[in-house]
Amino acid sequence: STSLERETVLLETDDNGISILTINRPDKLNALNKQVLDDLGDAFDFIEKADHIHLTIITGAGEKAFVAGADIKELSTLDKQSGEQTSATGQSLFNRIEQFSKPVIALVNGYALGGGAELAMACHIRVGTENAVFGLPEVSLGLIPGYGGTQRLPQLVGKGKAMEMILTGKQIKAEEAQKSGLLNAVHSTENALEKTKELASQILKNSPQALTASISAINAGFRSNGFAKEATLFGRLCETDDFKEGTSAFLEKRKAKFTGN
Ligand code: CO8
Repeated sequence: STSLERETVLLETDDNGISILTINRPDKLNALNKQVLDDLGDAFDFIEKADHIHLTIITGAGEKAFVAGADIKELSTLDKQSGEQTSATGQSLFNRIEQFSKPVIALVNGYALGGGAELAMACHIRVGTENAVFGLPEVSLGLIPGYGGTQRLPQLVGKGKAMEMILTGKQIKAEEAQKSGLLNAVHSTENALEKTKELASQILKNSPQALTASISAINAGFRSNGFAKEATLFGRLCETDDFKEGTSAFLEKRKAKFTGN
């Protein structure tokens, strides 16, 4: 079979071996809850085994969002131990995507915030639509990026820009994301999928084993040892009053008041 359907994820493959993996939770802007992470894991198991799939394009359902982050309702229940554990589990899925033997392209079709930006950054190449928006708003929730963002953002945009983005939590639009190195290309919403498939076809003219080796060798030069630190600090922040205030404020649709406790 060339397609897979899970509660929150759809996978369809065309005759050229290009799969479209759609995160399908549009009413929550495709926010990453445990179900989405499980379903993504299943999808990558499937893609790994499927000889007819040569490349994957990940995108978000609907017109508004790629992925608007980790599910804040689910986040709000985390404590030190489950926070560290959840961070480490997501990190290992995203590391698997980064190291995947077949190319993975993110088609960023709107908001890529928090965990959504981190998912896009774990992919090998990122193509955006004109309405793509990147941001790491975790500090506004009393948190830090916990799915590899503290490691991969500096690799893509440099340390100074990464510091600015993570410490301010501000969003940047497609054009700035492209200038900064977060997006490889930006296209109109109507053309983006076709253009991404053209890029995929260019890649797929080449030797599959050379592609796998390229991914592996490029990643070897960027091996980072900050992931464990990120998960530990993420877990520690889950114990603070500011984290409870930050996540409650989002869910109650009000501004957070931080005390530093
Ligand atoms: N989690 C849960 N629900 C969400 C999320 C989210 N991240 N984002 C949006 N939603 C929901 C909204 O609550 C709303 O639901 P409902 O209709 O039931 O009220 C629905 O999606 C639509 O969203 P909005 O009405 O807010 O749409 P707007 O167009 O007004 O705003 C925004 C769009 C700006 C994207 C806004 O939704 C927003 O700010 N979302 C949250 C963004 C955010 O802070 N994301 C980062 C989360 S933190 C994170 O990702 C940590 C990653 C590391 C985790 C590591 C270990 C667990």
